[in-house]
Amino acid sequence: APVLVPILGDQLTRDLASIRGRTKDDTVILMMEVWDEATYVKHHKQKIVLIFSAMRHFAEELRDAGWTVDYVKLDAKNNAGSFTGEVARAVEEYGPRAIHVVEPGEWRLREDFDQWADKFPCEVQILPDDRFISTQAEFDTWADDRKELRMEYFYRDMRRKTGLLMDGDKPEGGEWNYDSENRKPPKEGLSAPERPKFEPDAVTQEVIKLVEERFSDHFGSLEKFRWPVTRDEAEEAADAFFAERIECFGPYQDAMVAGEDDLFHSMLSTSINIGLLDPLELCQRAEKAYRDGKAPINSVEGFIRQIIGWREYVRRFYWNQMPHLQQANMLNAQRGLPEFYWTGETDMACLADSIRSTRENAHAHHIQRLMVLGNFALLAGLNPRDVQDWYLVVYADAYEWVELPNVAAMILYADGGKLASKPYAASGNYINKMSNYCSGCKYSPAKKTGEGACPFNPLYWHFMDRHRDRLEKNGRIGRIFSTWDRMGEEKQQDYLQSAEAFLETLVPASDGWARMD
Ligand code: FAD
Ligand code: DLZ
Ligand code: SF4
Repeated sequence: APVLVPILGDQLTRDLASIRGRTKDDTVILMMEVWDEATYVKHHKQKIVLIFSAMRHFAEELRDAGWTVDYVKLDAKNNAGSFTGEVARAVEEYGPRAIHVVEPGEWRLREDFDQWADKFPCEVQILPDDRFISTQAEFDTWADDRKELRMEYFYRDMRRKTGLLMDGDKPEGGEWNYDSENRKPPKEGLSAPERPKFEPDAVTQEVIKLVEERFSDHFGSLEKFRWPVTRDEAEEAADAFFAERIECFGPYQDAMVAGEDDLFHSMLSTSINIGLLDPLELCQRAEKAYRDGKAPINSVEGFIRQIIGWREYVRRFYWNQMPHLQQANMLNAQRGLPEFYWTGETDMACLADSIRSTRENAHAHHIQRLMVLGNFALLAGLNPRDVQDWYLVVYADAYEWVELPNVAAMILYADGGKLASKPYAASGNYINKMSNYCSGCKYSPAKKTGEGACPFNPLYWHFMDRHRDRLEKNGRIGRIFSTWDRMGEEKQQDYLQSAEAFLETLVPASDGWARMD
């Protein structure tokens, strides 16, 4: 009897732990397009196309290499609709002696997979996903003795562990972190070389048709679908990043320009997260660009930190903090998500452009996710469950393990500061400095209250005032309350009333956008 190896849509890696070292005549690989995965939230259409198309290409590659692959298409007769259902069918069909599967990235699935050993009459091995650089045990031990978890210290350990940008036991160039050089506002006319775009081939076109038909009520447009769907395409995308954009990656990391959807970002998250690119290899290529004199240290260190720092850190934080992270709401935020998050119909130019890019590309860059969309959600007191659903739906790179820590802990401070040392709250001034949005906006960032004032301004103080008890004690933010106190009663009331008046104009989203009715 063979070993059954289920491979999930974000496990499209040739040397995945479950197939590494296996022999081909002794293995049946099972890949499944299932309704439950495609709809547990109503993913952006591009995300479903990306995953189904990449899965189909990957299955072909495996077959070409001589593996036996049972590939179940969404429309296959008797498709059971779930991983567990399809594995049950395959167990019936092949009578395997064992099931070897790499752990899933999401908690809800781990709970299902943990039942398999009782459910199926064969051995079940759930293997660690070793495409990550850290291990869970490493993180859990590190986290155990700390009250607050700070990425920076974890990151330094990852630098030591990988040897990336190390000069003996010291950080290359003398500093661990060069972020202070990475906050350049965009200069007039800033634009980046266009990244490679991949025209949909026959396989992708077939999937596009399927998604248009079966998921027509999901958010997002398919018109601009140009994501890499194979390892070769992803490599080409990475080559272009290292040749043309990494040099400016650092300085303009936080810059935003209306209509410039990629700027100098790598745009590689969709490929990394489904396994087409290896995160460590990308970091090694970045380091090489620095050693070869092709990119400055602040760009290269910044890129490496996003991957072996943030990406690893949120992966481990998720598994360390689940399941309660999903329920966390330390600031007791209760407002429903406004409808404009789905329609993009708002006069706030920064939000409108970020949502447009989200709809057209299933992507927005980090600072749009953090300081525009996230900042608004924080200041307006949007409830974490709605915001989590939104982020999980709309981005092609979204999986709960990476989305949830970024949303609940990083932008909403819902975990009460375990991950971030302070809430990422900012007024219109910050967005004005880092973007060209405000010049095309109905509102003015210079106007603080009343008609025409940038809504971020009063919302900022409304947020601070309503969470004063908690935030005043925070060393990194407490000081701003002396500014607030010096304003005097009248000015304070102006701010609070302007914010209240704005919040009243928000129309809550109708049901059915994020989850099936
Ligand atoms: P680059 O700017 O080129 O960065 C390089 C790589 O670093 C990325 O590809 C990514 O793998 C990694 N990275 C950077 N920042 C983070 C981070 N904060 N957490 C984890 N990895 C990071 N990223 C996702 O992959 N999936 C998500 O669902 C997701 N949700 C987010 C939600 C919020 C509220 C915020 C603030 C950030 C979120 N991110 C998420 C992180 C980040 O915004 C994206 O990884 C990035 O925009 C992807 O574009 P890029 O590949 O061009 O990134
Ligand atoms: C996101 C997704 C979607 C939309 N569909 C499938 C699918 O039909 N089959 C599959 O194997 N994987 C899919 N995925 C990715 C899974 O949701 C992902 O593997 C888990 O969330 C674990 O991270
Ligand atoms: Fe955004 Fe305010 Fe600037 Fe308008 S004025 S673009 S709302 S920051």
